[in-house]
Amino acid sequence: MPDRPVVLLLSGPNLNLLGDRQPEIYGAQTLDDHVGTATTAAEAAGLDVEHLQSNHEGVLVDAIQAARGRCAAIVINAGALTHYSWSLHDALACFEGPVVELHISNPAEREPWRHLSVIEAVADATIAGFGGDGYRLAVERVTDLLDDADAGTGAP
Ligand code: CA2
Repeated sequence: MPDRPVVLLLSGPNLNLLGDRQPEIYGAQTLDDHVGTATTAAEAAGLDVEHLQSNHEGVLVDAIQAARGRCAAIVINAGALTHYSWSLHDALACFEGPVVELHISNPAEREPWRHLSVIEAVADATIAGFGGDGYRLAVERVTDLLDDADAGTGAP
């Protein structure tokens, strides 16, 4: 594990289009803006952020596997994969650190097919419906979860 704990921020399919289409649902900020928000919040807590966006499920599964033993926590906005990707569920279940599920909108208030999250059960927390501020809130939740874990082990 590197000296400064790394938070892996994963962005799923189509999130690269943020700021370009559907601002009425997802706001005007770009994915780069959100990564900046997460990075600022992480730096304040002494954490680094690594970000990966992919439109491909297997690339995200590979990144989760590669994070094992290397990253302290994962924040994931899996996009539409949230609602049907059991391979993401299984990969996240094998990750030993805290996992925070993140959504810009609130899927529970949208179409019925968005109401199911298949990754919720393997996440320690879900942040949804706070727009771009969710990226800060998700990192703060990760910080709390890491602090709780350290308190449990007696680590400084
Ligand atoms: O609210 C969220 O963050 C979502 O994870 C976004 C996903 C959606 O499938 C989830 O139900 C909720 C969609 C990401 C696609 O983002 C776009 C951005 C701009 C234009 C079109 C799609």
